[in-house]
Amino acid sequence: MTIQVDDAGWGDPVGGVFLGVFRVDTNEYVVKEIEVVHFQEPNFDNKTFLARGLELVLEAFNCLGVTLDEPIQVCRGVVLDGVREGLNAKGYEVIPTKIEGQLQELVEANFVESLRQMGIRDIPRVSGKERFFRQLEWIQDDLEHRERYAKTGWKNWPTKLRNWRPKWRRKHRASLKPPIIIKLGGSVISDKTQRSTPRIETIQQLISEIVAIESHPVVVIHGGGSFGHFLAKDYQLRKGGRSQEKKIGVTKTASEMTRLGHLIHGAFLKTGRPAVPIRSSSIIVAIDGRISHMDLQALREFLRQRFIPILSGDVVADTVRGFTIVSGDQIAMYLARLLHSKQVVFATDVDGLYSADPKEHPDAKRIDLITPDTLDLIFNEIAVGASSEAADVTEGMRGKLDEIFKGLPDDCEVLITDIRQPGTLEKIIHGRPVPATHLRQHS
Ligand code: IP8
Repeated sequence: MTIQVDDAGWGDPVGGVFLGVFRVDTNEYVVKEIEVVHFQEPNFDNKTFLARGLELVLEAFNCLGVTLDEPIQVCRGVVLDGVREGLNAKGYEVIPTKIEGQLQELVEANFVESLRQMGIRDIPRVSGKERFFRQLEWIQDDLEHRERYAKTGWKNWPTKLRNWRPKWRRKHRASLKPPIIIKLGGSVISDKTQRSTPRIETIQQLISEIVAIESHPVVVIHGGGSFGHFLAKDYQLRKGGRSQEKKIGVTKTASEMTRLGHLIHGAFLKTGRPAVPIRSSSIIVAIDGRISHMDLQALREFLRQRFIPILSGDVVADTVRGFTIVSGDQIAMYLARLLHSKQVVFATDVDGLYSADPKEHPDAKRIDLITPDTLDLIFNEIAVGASSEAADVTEGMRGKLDEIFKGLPDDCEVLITDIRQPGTLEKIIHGRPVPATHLRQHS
């Protein structure tokens, strides 16, 4: 009976190369993969894929019980040079052939399915230009994490393919400025002393100020306020857990955060400025309470199209705790780093941090600048006006300052201020002075 051997993926920049072995008369089929590491340096230069290919084909022969009297038709591709030579040496009758038909389709389909499983969508079944560039595009979307799946041993990988961008993308990427990130404090947008009580007018006022910014892309993140923190505290969600009761707590909190998000989104809708909610729990995974992964693809695309993405502190999946609460502050600083933002604004109901509650102590002094060097000193002195953190599971102002400094890039400034005053945000963006507390890594 005739045996055929064919490959798929040799000309594709992502993944290994699939080898299919097929007994024509019985339709028996075995597929193997020469792993992508054989197409990366130093292996690729040493052509380790030749020996690996032979090894895998012999494994497949073993599965199928191929005997020396069966003629072996082997595709003529370079990747199978080692297979043809090795089988010859072992006494098989090798016939170099152009393989078409059933086997070719099977092995191509297996290869394409493996690309799909990596997460490459809309990948054409037939090899060619479109399939090739779709893979490069996928790598470019997250070069840092996806390059390891590429055939980086190819000579033109470092010189050409690694830096490839479709023309339309180059244009759009160039026009994307780092966004300004605005965190709306939970105690501004809700009454934190009463469960699920929004401050509708304040929300509208804040959003109207935000949409007035036309010159910069903006990302908005809101806190949980009395929609998130009461429930998160009732069920101790930050610690995570596995019990059914806790999971119900997650469900209730997520539902309340949806309600709050809907109110914020509704305020954008009234202004006529395109804004899109992006659910933090759908794009974030945490490890032991800290964000370990954030999928920014959708957010970036929306920013490019001049939408304002709206995120929030949220209850998210945690690979250690099961789930946890990540604060809007943590998200804001994480985004600032990834999106190279130069300014992050924490919108509160007072124009900065004061030495005492300015509503009760008119002589209280605003702290204009905090750096890591002055942080300890200031920690014991600050009060934050009306921003009562009674039910705050993400640790109120102390937690906020720690969180900010943990993630603050050197070239980024954080301002804690009240942006309801018309024009304040505009001034901040243009570097003009506003009453605020500034946080920087260096004075
Ligand atoms: O108000 C916490 O976010 P934060 C979110 O920014 C929840 O700390 C669900 C409590």
